[in-house]
Amino acid sequence: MKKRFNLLAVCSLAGIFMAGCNNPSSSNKQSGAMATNAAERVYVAPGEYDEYYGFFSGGFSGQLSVYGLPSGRLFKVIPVFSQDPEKAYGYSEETKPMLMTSHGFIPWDDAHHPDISQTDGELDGRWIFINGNNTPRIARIDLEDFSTAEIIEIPNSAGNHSSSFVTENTEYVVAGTRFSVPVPQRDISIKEYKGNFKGTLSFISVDQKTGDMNLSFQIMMPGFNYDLAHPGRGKSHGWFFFTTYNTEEAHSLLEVNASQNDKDFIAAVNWKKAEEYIKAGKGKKMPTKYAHNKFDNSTHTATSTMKEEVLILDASELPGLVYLLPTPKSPHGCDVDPSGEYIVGNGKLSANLTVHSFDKMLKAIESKQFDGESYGIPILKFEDVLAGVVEQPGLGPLHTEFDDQGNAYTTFFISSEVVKWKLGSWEVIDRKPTYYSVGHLMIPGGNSRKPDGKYLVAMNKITKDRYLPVGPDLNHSAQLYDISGDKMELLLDFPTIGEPHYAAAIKADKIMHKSREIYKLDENKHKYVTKSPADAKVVRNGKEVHVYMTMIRSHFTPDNIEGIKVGDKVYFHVTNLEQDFDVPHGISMLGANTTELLVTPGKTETFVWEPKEVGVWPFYCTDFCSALHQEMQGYVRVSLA
Ligand code: CUK
Ligand code: CUA
Repeated sequence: MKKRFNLLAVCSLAGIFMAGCNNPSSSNKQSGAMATNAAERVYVAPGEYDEYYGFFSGGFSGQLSVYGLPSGRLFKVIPVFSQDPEKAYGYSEETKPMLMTSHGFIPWDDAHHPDISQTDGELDGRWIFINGNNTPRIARIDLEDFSTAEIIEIPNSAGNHSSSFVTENTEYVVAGTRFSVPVPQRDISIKEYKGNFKGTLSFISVDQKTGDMNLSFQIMMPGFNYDLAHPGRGKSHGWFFFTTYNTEEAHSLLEVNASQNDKDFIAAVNWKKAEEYIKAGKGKKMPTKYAHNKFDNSTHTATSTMKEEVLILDASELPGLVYLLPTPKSPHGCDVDPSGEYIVGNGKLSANLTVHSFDKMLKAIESKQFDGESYGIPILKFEDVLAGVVEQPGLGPLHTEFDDQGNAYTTFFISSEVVKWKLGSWEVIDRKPTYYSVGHLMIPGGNSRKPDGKYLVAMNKITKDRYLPVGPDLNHSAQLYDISGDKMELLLDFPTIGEPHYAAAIKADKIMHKSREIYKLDENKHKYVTKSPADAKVVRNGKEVHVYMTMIRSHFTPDNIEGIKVGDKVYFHVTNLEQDFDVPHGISMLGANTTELLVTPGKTETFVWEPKEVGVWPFYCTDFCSALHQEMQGYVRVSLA
């Protein structure tokens, strides 16, 4: 007997009657005509392309994976925060600096939220940003070549969770700290948390031409936890909204300490005001340390620079910069609808969904009738900013996205479902179970002014019985729903890489024509480039040896190397001379403590080998490149020093 997850059991456990769980026959398998029909709608014929690119965060894998939608086919895993042997990312000398931080080389992170760059509130397909949660960082991936172009560390932050969300012209990528910590870090009793620990909200500006990120300023905030964030759009452009929890400022988050308050806050940040304050010289420079790593596409080499200071704006001292909107019980997701009017805070421990009104918020601010303050930051009155309430829609609401018809879709972790409801009337229209325990959901463009209301992807935390068993560590699972009609329809399951907290998707034609085909060899400015086999050479510099090597079907030059000694440090700088699209070559040495290089046409990459034993050691091409691929090989002779 297969053991199946029992929704009824969950409901009775929770002790709350749930409409969605009320139906014991709600099957978790599709059958017959329905399944055939679904198959047709996700089928992409051989040789055909998907309609959307979907970018799924890799969670604890630290990477970003690229899927086609609606097929659910995996195209690529883009290495971002973790070393990747397939692409030698974080192993090659060129890419190692990408993983430098103020704490040294960190070859891993926990990636949560990808967000695609926007122009005029619409996805533009230039870049995609994603956060590193553990050692606070934000990465920018260039969608011209689907590779990580830049990583900036976020100082004065710990748990970079409310990140990386972009404003509607990509003016800023924004990050908020999950943990409040002593700022600057110091040796202090944890019990002295309250008042001493601080939160920061970081605004990273983006150069519209190059995409280069720059940590413009940080807003110093009370010692809450900052969970998620979304930018205003349209009328609320210029504002950014962050959910908070633990507004009690407890140092231990046992429920009694940290979930006491009936309401936590959404912090509404007026970043245009912040810019005014900076112009007026109200920012204070604070010494700190953070790494800023960039990959240069002409030299094919990354550099890491350590920055020494950051500009701070103190929310307690600067009126009008931040307001607090009371939101019931430990809100998690913070989502803004396409019109920019509604701000949805999903209280994990709240029975109802609370929706705030941006217009009402402005009025409440104007009226100056506040409900007290926290560290000098005005708290608006709950009723003054309330747009509406969706009554008892489900259990454990997490995240909300929107379609282009004025509907919202919220995930419920505990009752394991997606609920569709109407903005303005707040009525529930539809609900569909997820398999199981959904976290985020994603509608292509659902984060912009122009969502594409065709598909919805639910990202589920628990897989249980969805796939063939593969031992105790199961993949997470994504589920694709058709949302073009009144009722949602489940079309497809597909497994994901790591934990896909969030995803972003964009119409394929917005990126396809921009996607780079080749790196031009004559534009290769790598320090150790070798542009022809005639220029290949071995150069000794003390114990350091530099091999200038070329690769072209189906030969390495040089392919016989002598004169290497035990104790040498040998750098292989390997240039792929191919200028045909789609002919990479690979290389590695037996016993090299790096991995394989996979060098794409026109590029130069470097690996290091420190031979420990005398002998004649072979190397070969690892990527099947031609009929003579198996002949693509060579030897290095190693002698005693
Ligand atoms: S979080 Cu994972 S389900 Cu990091 Cu956006 Cu809500
Ligand atoms: Cu080159 Cu195989």
